[in-house]
Amino acid sequence: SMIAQLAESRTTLVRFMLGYESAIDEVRTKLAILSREFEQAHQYNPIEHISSRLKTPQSLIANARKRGCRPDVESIRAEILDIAGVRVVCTYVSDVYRLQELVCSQSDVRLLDLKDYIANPKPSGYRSLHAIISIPVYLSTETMHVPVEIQFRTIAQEFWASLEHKIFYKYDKAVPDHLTTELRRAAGTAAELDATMERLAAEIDSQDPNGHHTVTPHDVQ
Ligand code: 0O2
Repeated sequence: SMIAQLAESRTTLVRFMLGYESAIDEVRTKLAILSREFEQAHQYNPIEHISSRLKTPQSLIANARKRGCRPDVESIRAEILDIAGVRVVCTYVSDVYRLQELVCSQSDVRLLDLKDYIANPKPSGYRSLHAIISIPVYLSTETMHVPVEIQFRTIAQEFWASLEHKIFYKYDKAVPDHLTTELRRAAGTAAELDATMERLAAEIDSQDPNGHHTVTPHDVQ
């Protein structure tokens, strides 16, 4: 089978996945450090939560087939750049861009691709900032340069995307027209909410005598 082909040997497959798993750990650590620093310096945390996922060997095979990519380890490594995925949910749109820049400008990070679906939403209404980066993973006998897809989005964008994703799969990708239209409209409403919250937070922070940016949901009594 194709899975047998991918797993040229079990050891190869395990080692292949180890690189991606470790890259996720590294990205999560980078974000945890930034989050801790923000908290200490500004009593403000721009990160609401972080999640991550590793594509399974089965979904890798399905993905490779869909893209017409050969199902061997080297082709998959070169073609499928979202085997390791990290999602960073931020408070405000400005945090989304700030976090992306902070992570992507670190000296061991190489930015391979940046897609701004906030400035240019998808036809579905989808908004998020996607960065594909490559980071080094130091193993005992080699340094692997591992691609990771990081999705940066706001809480409102996450709320929308998770419902849209459920609907998409519930209807097996054939979503009725009226739902597609309403979802697109709801995405616009979420974007308006983001803009309003950002404006309100900026106004409140501008009145803080210490110049602190403290308007996060954690701080609101
Ligand atoms: P899953 O189930 O989340 O893993 P393309 O497929 O060509 O349009 P490309 O280049 O493959 O786009 O990647 P892109 O556009 O950067 O987006 C990939 C991921 O972004 C998706 O992963 C989703 O997680 C998310 N995404 C993109 N568009 C939408 C959308 O309209 N709605 C929602 N809810 N999520 C979206 P997967 O692997 O496709 O899906």
